[in-house]
Amino acid sequence: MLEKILKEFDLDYLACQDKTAYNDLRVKYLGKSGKVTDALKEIKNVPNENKKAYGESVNNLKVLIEKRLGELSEKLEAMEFEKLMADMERVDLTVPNAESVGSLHPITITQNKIVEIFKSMGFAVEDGNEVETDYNNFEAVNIPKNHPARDMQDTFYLENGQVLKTHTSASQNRIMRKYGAPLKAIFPGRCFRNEELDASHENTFFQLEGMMIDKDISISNLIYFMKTMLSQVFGKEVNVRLRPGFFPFVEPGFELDCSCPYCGGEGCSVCKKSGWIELCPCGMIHPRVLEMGGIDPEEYQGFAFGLGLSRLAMMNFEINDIRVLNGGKLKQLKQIKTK
Ligand code: FA5
Repeated sequence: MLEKILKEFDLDYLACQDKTAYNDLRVKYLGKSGKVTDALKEIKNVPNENKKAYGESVNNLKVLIEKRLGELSEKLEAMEFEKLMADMERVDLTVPNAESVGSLHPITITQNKIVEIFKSMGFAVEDGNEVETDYNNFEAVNIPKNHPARDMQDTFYLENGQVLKTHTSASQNRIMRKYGAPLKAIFPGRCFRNEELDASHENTFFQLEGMMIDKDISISNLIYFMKTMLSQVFGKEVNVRLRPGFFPFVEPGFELDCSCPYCGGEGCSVCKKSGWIELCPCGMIHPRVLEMGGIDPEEYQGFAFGLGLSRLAMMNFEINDIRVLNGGKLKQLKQIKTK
């Protein structure tokens, strides 16, 4: 009988694969009405002369089954742990990091920085179209058809008469119509010109334009504002100077130079030893442009400026050829230290 119990136990042992089956197995053999317990109780029916031997055999069986159950329990625990580990998402810190981490493009970094500065000064941030009407790109900024000023920007025309925006000033009219006066807005954007390419001229580049319109705005406001804004952009006090510049949508118009933030005006490679960098055309918005934007020039005045964002990014990141920015050559872009 004891042999039969052991044989049955062996089969159950082999079939047991998890904790639940294990608990059932334990109860089946060692529980209150388990097979080994029953065999022990059976001793009362065994003739006296055999009782001792029978008792020893059942005890041996019990010890053996307890030992085997102990082993089985350890085995099942190890199996469960292995399964848990296999299901778990693990990071092997010893594997070399093959994935390269990207970064924002130098133009995006520069743009974000300037946008934050303007936002803190209460400016709205607007997005412009890349495909524009001839009206917005030229006529609404005082450059009528056949005006020689159109030659200043060699333009990509589409078959339907629209143009790839040649400057961010193309958004001026739409923004004036959207906000009316007074208004403070900046509008960064991608511009396109049919340029002869060189280290500082691209056919696709970025500008960041701004407008401020209110009552009693004068050139002094323009100068003060540009100086404050550029000092913040470069993170140090800079001086500005104005030279006359012609843009049909501003009167008077200026080319604004900024004292070189890199050498403090001493002369370096960025400012080509002049101590000044030509940074940003600007001027007082032409009354006709205000009028076309639905704003009364008798009541309101304003100034506008157009930062060359790609060129500013070049300065920021010490890039000496603008073509690197749009070239899409990762090998070159990776060499730019994005701070
Ligand atoms: C304009 O585009 C005027 N709309 C700017 C303006 C706005 C004047 C508001 C007055 C009031 P300009 O063509 O000079 O101006 O271009 C402005 C800036 O864009 C330049 O100073 C230069 O930094 C940048 N830029 C112009 N052409 C290119 C080009 N091909 N590649 C890279 N940057 C360019």
